[in-house]
Amino acid sequence: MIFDTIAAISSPIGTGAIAVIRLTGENTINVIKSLFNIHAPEPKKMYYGWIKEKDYVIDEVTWVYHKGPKSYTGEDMLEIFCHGGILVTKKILEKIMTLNVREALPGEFSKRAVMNRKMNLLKAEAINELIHANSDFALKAATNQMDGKLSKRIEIIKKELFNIAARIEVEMDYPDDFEVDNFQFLKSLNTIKAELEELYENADNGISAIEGIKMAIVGKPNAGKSTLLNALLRKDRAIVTDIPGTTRDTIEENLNIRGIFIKAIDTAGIRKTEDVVEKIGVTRSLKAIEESKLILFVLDNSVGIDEYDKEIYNKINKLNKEVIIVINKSDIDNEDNFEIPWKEHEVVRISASKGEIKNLEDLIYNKLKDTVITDELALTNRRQKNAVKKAIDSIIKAIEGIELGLTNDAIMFDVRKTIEALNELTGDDYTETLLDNIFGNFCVGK
Ligand SMILES: Nc1nc2c(ncn2[C@@H]2O[C@H](COP(=O)(O)OP(=O)(O)O)[C@@H](O)[C@H]2O)c(=O)[nH]1
Ligand SMILES: [Mg+2]
Repeated sequence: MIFDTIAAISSPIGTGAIAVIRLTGENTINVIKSLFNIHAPEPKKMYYGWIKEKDYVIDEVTWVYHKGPKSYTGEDMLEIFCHGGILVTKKILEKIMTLNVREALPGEFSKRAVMNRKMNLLKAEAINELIHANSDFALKAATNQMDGKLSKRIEIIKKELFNIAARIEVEMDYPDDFEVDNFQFLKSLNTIKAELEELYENADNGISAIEGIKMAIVGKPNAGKSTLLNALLRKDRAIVTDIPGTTRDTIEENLNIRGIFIKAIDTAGIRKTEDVVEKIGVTRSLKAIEESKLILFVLDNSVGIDEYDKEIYNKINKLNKEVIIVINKSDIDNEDNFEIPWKEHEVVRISASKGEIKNLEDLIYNKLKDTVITDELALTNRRQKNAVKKAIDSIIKAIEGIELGLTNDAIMFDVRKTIEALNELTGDDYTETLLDNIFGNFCVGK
């Protein structure tokens, strides 16, 4: 495929030692000629040079030429390493733009890599997930997939499906000479189905590792929810006062607890209120609670359990979520230390304001770690999960077709549909819209 030539600043915009500007497309060699006056650059060799605009120097740089198809995108590429000033970098990009080059869209380099078959969609997504990973488990999920074992597995499954399709086709063309071995087909299809189902069932781990797990901090006003969020974050994020109803909106913050990516939501106290703003906050809190996987139910040791706590408990208990009962302010002595009436949940005592929350963090880690551990065959996003679901639906139909003695035509149709779904998964079959949707979320210059 021949594409126009695109360029972007591939390093973060900011001041640093070095910045990288990348360029890819058919015009690359001409750009090198114009910039550095070198006509036949040696690929993969680092050159030294100056980028000039008319008579004045923009910067002193090093650069490398990658000859297609042996490059990230599969096309001719140029990488320029310049000094990492915001203005210098911009000026070099502007200079390049005058040489029949346009600015790259987000993820456009990776999109080309997929279109030029340098990598499949699973790997491209894994690279993006790796870049954005903000916890150890997310990083593991991304590198697992980047490794390519899943892609290889899917290729093998596709090959088997192609073989089955081919044998059915032969039987359709020569019905008298060949007899389809239904027993063998059923066996192969069922094995593939089981494997796909395992991928599907484990997908949530990869997705949780990458997307983060939602955890709501719930409790009556003044229990110390915002103080707890700040303690978990180790910074003053939420406003803390002794005035009940201080947190009127939900606050969502990313946490990294021992390598698990958690989206913690500090909720406004769920109380009946006439205040319009607080009312909206309460509605949002309820929604946040519903979407969460884990609820930290915060009680106030200095006050003890009251009707308010019971009311909140009844609300969250109905949702069948994982709940940790957190007795906060355990630094304050309470003579009549209260009994927790809700025995089915684990209880921890903390002092949020003193930062004594290690036991709570340990418990959160232990409760969630099994939901983010991934192996090398783990899917990592919803798009992948949906594609596998489609493949499972079609393979089930194919199996049922054989069992019901349907025509070969009908069975072929479903086997083909299964292959199509797997092609969608790996990106062997793509539409521009699909690619634009995926790569639109990437960084510019990746
Ligand atoms: N002694 C003590 N006070 C706390 C603790 N956690 C929070 N507080 C205080 O309790 C009050 C309410 O805290 P806040 O986090 O705003 O409660 P929220 O309404 O549940 O968000 C504030 O005055 C906090 O300083 C704690 O562990 N010990
Ligand atoms: Mg608060």
